[in-house]
Amino acid sequence: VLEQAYLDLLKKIMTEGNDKSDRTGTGTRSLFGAQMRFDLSQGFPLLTTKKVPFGLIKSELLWFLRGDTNIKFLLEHNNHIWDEWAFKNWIESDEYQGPDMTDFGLRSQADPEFKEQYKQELDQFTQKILEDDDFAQKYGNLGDVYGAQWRRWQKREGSFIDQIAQVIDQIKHHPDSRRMIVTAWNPEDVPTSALPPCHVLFQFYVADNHLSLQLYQRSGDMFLGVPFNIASYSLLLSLIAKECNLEVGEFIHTIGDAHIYKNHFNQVEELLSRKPYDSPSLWLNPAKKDINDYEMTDIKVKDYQHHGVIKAPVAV
Ligand code: DHF
Ligand code: TMP
Repeated sequence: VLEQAYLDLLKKIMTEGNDKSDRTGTGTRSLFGAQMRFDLSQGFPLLTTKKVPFGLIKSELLWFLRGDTNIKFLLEHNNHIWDEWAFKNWIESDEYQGPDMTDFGLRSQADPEFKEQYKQELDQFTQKILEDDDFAQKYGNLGDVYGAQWRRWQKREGSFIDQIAQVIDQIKHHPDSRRMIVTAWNPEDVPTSALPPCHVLFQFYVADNHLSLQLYQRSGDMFLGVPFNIASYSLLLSLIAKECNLEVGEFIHTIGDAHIYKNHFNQVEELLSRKPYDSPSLWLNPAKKDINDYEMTDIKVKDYQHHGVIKAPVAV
């Protein structure tokens, strides 16, 4: 099965990993330098051992590809995976007058009463982003995250580089190039970004009419973020292969600090006790070609058989 590489890595981290403290105060078990390979000609690597919400993965990738860095677009698609990081900017601003929300991530896990208060505040915040354009401009923006670096990397002299357009052009015209790279890591922007990029850099490779992609991810939350990242980059690879008239090859996922948060251990155990199903397949609207033209309904997974949802708290 396609997701075996993922299940094996989870197991390996659980048994051989280092117990470490981390920035969020949660604590993790982690290994440094891991690699998973997914042969996309065998199917689409959306995990089947838990239900993964593919709609959220689609809208996040379309958001990146639009060059958008404002959570407003995500909220309009009912996608809340980036809320906490915009909320953090809001509560740390001078304009915020509500109850003290310092350390909301950890506190809401420890204190049910605070959790209610926090959920209300967060709800009001996202409502305001949707209804008030000026507010959204100011507080919906996450800084120069993925979308900005991929599509509008700013040059020293002021103009911009569209790394996605450039790399697609290279794949089409110089498929043997060893320089087909997109980077999101911009050292100048790291200090001001809500969350410095986790998926830092990716490279393309063409052989035998197949397109492969390798991602370097500096930090991987194995239970929550990584299943999204696997599906998202496999989708990106598939979209670009289609535009370039190539078959899909391998998605190779290389991770620096591959970790399982302490408060995900039970969930991981549950997941590992489940028997995977055959992977689903990806359907792309045959009428679409240009990577910039896709909408939500142009992308579907077919025959997605899966086990139930397993909830887990996200470390902020
Ligand atoms: N921080 C941390 N600590 N881990 C992350 O994975 C992470 N990911 C980010 C931003 N910051 C992060 C962006 N991606 C979820 C998945 C991906 C993601 C953020 C959050 C998540 O919570 N997934 C839930 C479902 C969420 C929902 O249905 O709204 C899941 O069970 O997969
Ligand atoms: P860090 O900046 O201290 O590494 O924290 C970022 C956390 O978010 C870390 O647990 C990795 C996780 N993460 C993913 O796994 N995938 C993602 O796409 C994103 C944005 C974050």
